[in-house]
Amino acid sequence: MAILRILEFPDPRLRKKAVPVEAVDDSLRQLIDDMFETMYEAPGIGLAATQVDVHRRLLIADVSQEKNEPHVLINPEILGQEGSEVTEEGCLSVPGYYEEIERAERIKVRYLDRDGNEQESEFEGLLAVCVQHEVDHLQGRLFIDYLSEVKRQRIRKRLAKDRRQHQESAAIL
Ligand code: GNR
Ligand code: NI
Repeated sequence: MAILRILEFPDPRLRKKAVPVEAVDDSLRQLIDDMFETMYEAPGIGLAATQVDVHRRLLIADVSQEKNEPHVLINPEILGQEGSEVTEEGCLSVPGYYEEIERAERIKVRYLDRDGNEQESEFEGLLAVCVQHEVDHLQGRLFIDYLSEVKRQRIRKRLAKDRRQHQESAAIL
């Protein structure tokens, strides 16, 4: 098991479009285990392979309080969506920033599970929001893309400043 490094906005690698997973094998399951360790440690409720610089269609999620309801979706395809809801979203690739985003309330998704079996499931509530957020990552899209260019620019500058200050304080030590 290993904690993986999470890419942060505006890293251009977050804009890459993931390609389908070809084989659900032990090396993929190793990556999935590492992604769960990384997500739980962060902590976060979802993680897309894109965020750990693996450009394959794979995402994980666990929105439970006890962190005991892991979901693995390989080659996910959203078949349908219904309703709408607004949720305050955050992203491990845009640390410290939260905004209200409108998404579908319920979705139907076809995907492969960690054994490579095809599944079709309906998700609702926070899990549905999370899966939509992760599917966006696989397409190179971030939740801040739904905001205005002015806001995105502001976030970019603030993150750059945070990183500079972080580097300065690290240099003193
Ligand atoms: O941890 C996360 N919380 C979250 C909250 C509301 C909507 C989506 C998310 S996903 C996010 C983790 C992450 O960045 N996944 O890509
Ligand atoms: Ni995210």
